[in-house]
Amino acid sequence: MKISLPEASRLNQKEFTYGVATASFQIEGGYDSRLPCIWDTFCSTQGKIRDGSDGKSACEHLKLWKEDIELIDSLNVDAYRLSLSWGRVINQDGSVNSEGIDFYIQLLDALKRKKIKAFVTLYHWDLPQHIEDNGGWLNRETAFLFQDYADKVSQILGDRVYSYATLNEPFCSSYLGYEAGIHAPGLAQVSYGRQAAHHLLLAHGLAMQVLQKNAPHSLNGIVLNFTPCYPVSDSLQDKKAAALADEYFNQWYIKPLFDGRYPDIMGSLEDKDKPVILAGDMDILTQPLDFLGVNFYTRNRYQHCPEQRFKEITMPDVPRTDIGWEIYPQAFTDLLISLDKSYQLPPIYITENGAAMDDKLIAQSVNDLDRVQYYQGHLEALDKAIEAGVNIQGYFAWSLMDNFEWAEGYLKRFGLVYVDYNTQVRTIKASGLAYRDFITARHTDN
Ligand code: GBH
Repeated sequence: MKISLPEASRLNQKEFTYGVATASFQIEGGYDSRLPCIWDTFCSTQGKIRDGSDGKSACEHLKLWKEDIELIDSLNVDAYRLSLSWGRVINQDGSVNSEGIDFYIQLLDALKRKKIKAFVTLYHWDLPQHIEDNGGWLNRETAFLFQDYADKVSQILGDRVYSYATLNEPFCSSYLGYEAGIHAPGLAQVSYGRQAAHHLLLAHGLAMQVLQKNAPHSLNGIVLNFTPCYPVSDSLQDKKAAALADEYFNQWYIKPLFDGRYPDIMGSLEDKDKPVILAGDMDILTQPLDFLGVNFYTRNRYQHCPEQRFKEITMPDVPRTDIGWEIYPQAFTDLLISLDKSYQLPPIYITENGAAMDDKLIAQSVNDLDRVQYYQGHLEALDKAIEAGVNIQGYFAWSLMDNFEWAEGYLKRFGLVYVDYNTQVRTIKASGLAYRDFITARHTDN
């Protein structure tokens, strides 16, 4: 089974950037050579991770990185998106850990030799535990610690990095981590979630200032995730509920960056739940960006509910991935068009898109046709958005390989490459081969 798009599609041109993505905590392992982070603590708390696992070894990428770079190269991608482990490169006293930064220098140099563009995310959720012990993202000071971290690494890494993203998905860090309590650090209060979000966005703005100074030739920006909110029916009330959910879960993280204010729904929060915003903060948040990273997986559906603003409804009989998320590529097209209409955006990169499937390794191969279909459908949806005029420059599959899937542990597999966690043997899945062949077959326009 193949991935294919019309010959004339912009997605069929060599100028369009294709890549694969990972994140430090999810693949690296090497627990002993970095500071403990909030996910180590969360994993050691009973009942938080579905299979009781942790990220101490993960995919042993710290040891196997050379082999992994060969693997990435064998997929013929133009780019590799990775994240740095804050607690591997910065010591508790704020100084640089030379062994830690050396690991990334070697990795980035190896990518450069292979002409694979490095898209580096500075924060993909692994906050050093000692910072959490001081309040984590509830403490404004953390934003300045992040700026210092961004300042130090961008001075050292220089032009090895094609693109820097400050944060990955501040929605997940703040909402899932501080408001819903299902991600680290596992706190659960509206006021916490909203305050953490503000400090994360502040951290982003502060980091952008130093990135634009230290790495003016890199493409600097942020990665946001979007789960578009659809009504369960055409009733006005359900549509209103969906619009409110959209403000709360999606627009909350993008509107302040481009419009310098939070969505109107903030006004309806109780005063105790509203974030503390200091004078001048919004000017820091609105630093111009070189690119916007968009992560898309699925949509959610909402219903009007008298007691709450909106209620999420699980619809029966819709196609779903192995992690239970609905497969609905049309939402990808709609999302990109509506973002483009709503904001003055820089070029967009799709920094994550992919699916967990119930993969079976049989005779050293994984015939994951369901995942090939997912990619086919979502690339078609992306093509429609490009046709409609949205400026999209690249696309990253999540993920290079199966890895530690947060609260799901190792139970859910998102990789283009299968990982046997007993042997650490990697096997390219049918989807990985299809992605490789599709990328390889592109032509050069003009
Ligand atoms: C990304 O998060 C992460 O960046 C990455 O590390 C992770 O491995 C990958 O996706 C796969 O999970 O929660 O049922 O309402 C994506 C997070 C996924 C959060 C979709 C919202 C909505 C479905 N988002 N989710 S549900």
